[in-house]
Amino acid sequence: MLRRPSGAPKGVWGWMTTVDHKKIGILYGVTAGIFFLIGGIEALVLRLQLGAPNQTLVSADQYNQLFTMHGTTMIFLVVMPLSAGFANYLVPLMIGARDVAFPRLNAFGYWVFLVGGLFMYSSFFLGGAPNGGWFGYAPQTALQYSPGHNIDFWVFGLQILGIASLSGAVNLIVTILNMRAPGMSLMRMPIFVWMSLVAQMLLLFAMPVITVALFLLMFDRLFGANFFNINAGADPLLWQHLFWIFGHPEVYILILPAMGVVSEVLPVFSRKPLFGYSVMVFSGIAIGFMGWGVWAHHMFATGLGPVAVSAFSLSTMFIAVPTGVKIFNWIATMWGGRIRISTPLLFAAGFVAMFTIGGLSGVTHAIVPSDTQQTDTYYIVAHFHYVLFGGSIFGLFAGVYYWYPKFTNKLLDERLGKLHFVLMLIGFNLTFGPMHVLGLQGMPRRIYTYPANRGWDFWNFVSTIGSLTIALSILVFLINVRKTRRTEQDVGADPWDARTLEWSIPSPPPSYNFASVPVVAARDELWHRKYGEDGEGRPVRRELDYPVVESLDDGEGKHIHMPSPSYWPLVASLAFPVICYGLIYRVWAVSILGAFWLIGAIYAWALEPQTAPPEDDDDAVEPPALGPGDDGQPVPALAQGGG
Ligand code: HEM
Ligand SMILES: [Cu+2]
Repeated sequence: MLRRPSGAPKGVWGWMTTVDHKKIGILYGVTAGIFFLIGGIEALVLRLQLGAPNQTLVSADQYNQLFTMHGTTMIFLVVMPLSAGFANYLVPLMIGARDVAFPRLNAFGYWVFLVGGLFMYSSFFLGGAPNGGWFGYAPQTALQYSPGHNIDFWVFGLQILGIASLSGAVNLIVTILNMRAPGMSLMRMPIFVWMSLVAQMLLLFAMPVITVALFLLMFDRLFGANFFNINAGADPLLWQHLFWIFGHPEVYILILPAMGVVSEVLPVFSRKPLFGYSVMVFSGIAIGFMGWGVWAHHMFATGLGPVAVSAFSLSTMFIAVPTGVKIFNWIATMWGGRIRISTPLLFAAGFVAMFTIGGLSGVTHAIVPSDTQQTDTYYIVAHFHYVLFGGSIFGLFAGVYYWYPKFTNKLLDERLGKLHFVLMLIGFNLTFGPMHVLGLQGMPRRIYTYPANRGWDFWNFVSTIGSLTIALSILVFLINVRKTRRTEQDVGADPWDARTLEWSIPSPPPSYNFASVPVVAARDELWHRKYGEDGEGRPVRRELDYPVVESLDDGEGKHIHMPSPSYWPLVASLAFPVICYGLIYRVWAVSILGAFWLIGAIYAWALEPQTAPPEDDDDAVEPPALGPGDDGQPVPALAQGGG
């Protein structure tokens, strides 16, 4: 029974059963991209509604659903999975591994994410989407104040997505710590790998906190428990503490991978090593730790008392220090470099500039008296969009343009890329810059319309024009992708003259990544293979009589054994919505069916033979003739069908 799909299935079935980290990375990226378009359309509707006073495009309740789904989508279905996509694709390549530690768990993480997103969006067709904000403050989200199933979809959707995030985190952490190529010490790891490691650690510890909060809310809503029932003596601040102990680290989960991307892009296009590599690593770790000590800055207006408020104000200002250090190091990386103005560099520099503005307005929230003024105004909306959009999205676009040739062997068009950047930068600042002014003029957030006599009309109009400009820039990007798909390019393995290992193998990489596992002797390994130094320390290209870049034939005929595909991750993931629909509609039998489904699928997964039967697996006819272990180095636990 339970035969594993054999060989390399093609087409849709191939994608559904894949356990290749690169394909899974692409699945994450494309899915997150589609959710980005959906979340963007929601944002446009919000802005069209607010573009002029007394608009009636959407009702108050529809507005609540739209901003809740917009925020939830952008955070959980766009930025997090996009970062996961980059990490999945790149981390094994950057550390010289053939796959991740748990290939099937990796596939499971993706499918659970997809299923969770679809589940959450099914609410639109089942009586209304979540409408309690992406932060879901209880007791407003308790049954008493939010009857109907809207919030249930949010609670269960986030639980499902949390399972996806946790599987991804465990997998990436183990991969990074255990599967580095010989010679790649921690302090030789590419900075993107480091920042992904810190972000995944944060995820591992933050996710359980919100899971607890969501469970409590679920018990209140489904079974009449009283965790958030004020009338039964609950503390109205309980939810906020639980949520923000998760929520603040979450901000760094969103931003650290983008910081890692930018720290890879800037050196390549400045033709200098990253300035202060170890300082960058330690400031990232410092952010990871300090991020846990500042959550109550989201609660300054709730009456915590002067001592708590002073303490959190101080800790929040301190966290600006490692962040500031990073900003200086990025600038110092570019300083005096031979800068090539390319699209990835533009997005990376845009990240540094916009993120700095977001950081500065963040400092103003750390000052309690000014925060008391700004809380729940558009000033806050301006701030977090500068950080999340100006930060994460700009940073991740830098990554898209930079690694696109690695993914596809094609270069995105530079002219369209620059047009995309310019339109997005202008549109972004037009949209969110004026929100600072609106906020200081007292326009509250989460209002679906406003009267004409408040002096808010002009800047709201500008902001809406700005959001349309952003939409236009995204259109340019889509045109670029489409245009590039049609070209017959072959840009080769290393088009940017880059520094890290992923550029030392063909584009797109073969399924086994490295024909022979690289031995690492330095940070920026590939660069040192290509360049030596002259007497004054300037880089000089080495004359090599062998290619630095592996050719595709190197792996041929060597029977590198990769894990076989599997459909159990997908089958298992489909159990979650069954369980959740059953709970939401209180048809317990359905939930129980879903639970058995899940248990059955996990058993089948565990009992699945390690590989397909040899007679129909072309790749597995011989034991690996070349690969890890040949040179007496420790054998990483790869290619054994684990996970
Ligand atoms: C096209 C670009 C975007 C526009 C025009 C836009 C606009 C808006 C608007 C009008 C709101 C509602 C504010 C309110 O009523 O309180 C909002 C909320 C929000 N946005 Fe965006 N946004 C954009 C992109 C993003 C991105 C890229 C992210 C994150 C990566 C993001 C994260 C959020 C969050 C977390 C909220 C709060 C939702 C809530 O309060 O529940 N937005 N956005
Ligand atoms: Cu915070």
